[in-house]
Amino acid sequence: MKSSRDTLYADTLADPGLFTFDQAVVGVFPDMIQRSVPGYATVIAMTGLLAARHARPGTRIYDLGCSLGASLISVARYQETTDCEIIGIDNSEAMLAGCRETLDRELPGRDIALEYGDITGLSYSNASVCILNYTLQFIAIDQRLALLEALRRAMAPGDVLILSEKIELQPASMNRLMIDMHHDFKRAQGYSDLEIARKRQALENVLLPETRDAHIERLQKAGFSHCDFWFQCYNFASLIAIA
Ligand code: GEK
Repeated sequence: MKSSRDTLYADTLADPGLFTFDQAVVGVFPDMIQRSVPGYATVIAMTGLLAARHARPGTRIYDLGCSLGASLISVARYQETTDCEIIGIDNSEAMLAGCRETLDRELPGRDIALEYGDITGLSYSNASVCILNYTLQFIAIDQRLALLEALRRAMAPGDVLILSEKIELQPASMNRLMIDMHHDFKRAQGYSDLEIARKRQALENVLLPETRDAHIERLQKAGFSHCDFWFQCYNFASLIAIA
């Protein structure tokens, strides 16, 4: 699959509409996420390391909202994960087709299962590592607890959930500053003010960030024994939660 530069929001005339993970997004996705999410490469690399530390032989490693498989590839490179079943799930058929192509190219011969489905409606079992990198933010807020509970039930004490999200900072003045810094980052990555504004409009009510406290409280409510932030760059943060 050819990966192109993201110019999806450069068009000044068309209505940006609601953001969806369609074929157009898939074609530019690696470029889009690298230039839009500060710290993305670090988080993906560390996801593999964290998974390798917690992977138990004979269990499953789930990557929910796997997109083109960046986290799957990071995880699968480690010897410690070879005796695990690695499963990527996404509800965009275009993403999954692109993911299969990427995996065949990057990790030929490595058996990684891909499942099409809505992560809120699936059942999970025998998991030692669950990964939600920038995916929970797209799930309706009132469905997030049930999903985390289902993942927690699939895990044993000591297993790990890796959760990365765009977050809302507190107080509002700090949130404003972080959003402005994020936009500076995007400008430095070559996005125009217009592209930034139009993307923001398209993501309104689609990507729903929550506060650090809301994430911690929900993880505890879902039954995780302890959790903490291990990375933050501006308003993008990553947590680990231990079952
Ligand atoms: C990465 N983790 O490269 N069920 C299944 N998949 C979903 C759902 C759902 N209900 N909602 C959204 N998705 C990846 C990046 S992208 C983040 C994750 C971003 C999928 C959606 O199709 C997309 O592939 C992914 O979640 C979110 O680290 O684009 O900001």
